[in-house]
Amino acid sequence: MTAWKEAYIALGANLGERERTICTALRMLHQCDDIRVTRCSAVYETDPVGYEDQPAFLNMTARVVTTLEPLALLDVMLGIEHQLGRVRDIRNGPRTIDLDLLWMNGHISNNDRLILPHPRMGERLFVLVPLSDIVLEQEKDLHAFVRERLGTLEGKEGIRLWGRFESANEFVLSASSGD
Ligand code: PH2
Ligand code: MG
Ligand code: MG
Repeated sequence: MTAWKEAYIALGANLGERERTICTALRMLHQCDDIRVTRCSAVYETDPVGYEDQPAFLNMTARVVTTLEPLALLDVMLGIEHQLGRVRDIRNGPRTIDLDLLWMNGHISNNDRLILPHPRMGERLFVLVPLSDIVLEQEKDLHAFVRERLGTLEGKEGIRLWGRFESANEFVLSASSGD
């Protein structure tokens, strides 16, 4: 029996057809044999953080289950970014798509390719707010972390509910394992 582990991924886009690119990235993740998308947050429009002179982002998060190890999952995510036209030039700058691995059940990692949990997830409303949509109380550690961090960050400036992908339900309903 293969073990399916849960992982949380943040998606962001601020160039081109943001909605369509995020949708395509979700579909590409789900179509990978070793990954199923099991929950999707709402989509938020967010002011750029870090490097501010760039267009607003669409951000969301997804829960997946996967048989992949963290670095193999990261490789799939980087491959999807590449296929969707991601070019890496300005740090924190504009991008067609950004996929960040936030947290993976039971994994702590600190090497030059991957740090888990994601070192900045607790400081970013554009990650925490969509995460709070999909992290259930039974996922105790992550749930407590998200609540605690959201409680300490002041206000909810710079983040607006934008909508929800109709197609997000497709993945969730057809997910064959996880929930
Ligand atoms: N990503 C960044 C830097 N700044 N700001 C917003 N609003 N959303 C992002 O996804 C984002 C950002 C680096 O990955
Ligand atoms: Mg990022
Ligand atoms: Mg990234």
